[in-house]
Amino acid sequence: MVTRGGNAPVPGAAALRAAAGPGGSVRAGTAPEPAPRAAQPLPAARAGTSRAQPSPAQPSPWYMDYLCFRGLCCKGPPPPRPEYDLVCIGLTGSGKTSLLSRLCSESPENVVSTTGFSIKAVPFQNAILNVKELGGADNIRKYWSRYYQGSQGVIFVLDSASSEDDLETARNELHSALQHPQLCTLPFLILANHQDKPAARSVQEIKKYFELEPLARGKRWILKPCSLDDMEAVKDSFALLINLLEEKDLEPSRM
Ligand SMILES: Nc1nc2c(ncn2[C@@H]2O[C@H](COP(=O)(O)OP(=O)(O)OP(=O)(O)O)[C@@H](O)[C@H]2O)c(=O)[nH]1
Ligand SMILES: [Mg+2]
Repeated sequence: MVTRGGNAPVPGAAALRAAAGPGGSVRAGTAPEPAPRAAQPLPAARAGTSRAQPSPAQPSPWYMDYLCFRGLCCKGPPPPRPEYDLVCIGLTGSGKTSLLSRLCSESPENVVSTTGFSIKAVPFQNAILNVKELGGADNIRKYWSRYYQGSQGVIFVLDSASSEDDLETARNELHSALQHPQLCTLPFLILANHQDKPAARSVQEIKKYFELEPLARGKRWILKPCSLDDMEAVKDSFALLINLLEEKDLEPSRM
């Protein structure tokens, strides 16, 4: 997993890959094949003989290991997972860093407010998402659009239990993002976070308040409730987003 922050130019996917493998994943490598030991000849079946006689002796554990090793090696490394560059936005405190950290199996205990941006390579079974989180504080939001370029999808996180004022600010920011020329054709995942709090609005309330139906009609977007306590729901939501990203790969002219 890679985390970067600051105002430096955003590295490309290749640079991210070179810096480190995706969070928590183990990369397949190649290892030299062991030479058979001379002291333990392998049982041979001669060509032309009617039937090889079974050896009375059981194959040695070493030989079984050798066969297993060969079997694994001959399969080769798994096919590379596609990578997508995403931008993650939302007001400060909505939970962007906390959710992304948990997806990367990091502890969300020491999460601090993001000043500038931070990038994480978030691994999933069928894709790697290079997520660029933009800090949501008032003085940072005006610079968001400078970091949209190159994005293939958008994650918008909101605090479902926030004050009316903050919810209205979140709605305005989401509307701006949905209409921004560099984002308006991209898939959106909208996460109504903080659902564990008693004051949290339901997804239906948020959908109505954010006026998503008329604004996002014809676009590909997903609105899902979530909280830090239910990471399975978060992973399911990301799986839906990956489906949308893959659809784009297959049908580039659908939008
Ligand atoms: N109860 C509750 N707290 C949450 C949830 N998600 C995040 N938090 C808390 O909200 C606080 C802010 O979370 P961050 O992840 O820093 O929020 P952020 O969106 O990255 O904020 P900025 O980086 O400032 O834009 C942290 O104390 C988190 O523990 C949630 O679903 N439920
Ligand atoms: Mg943050």
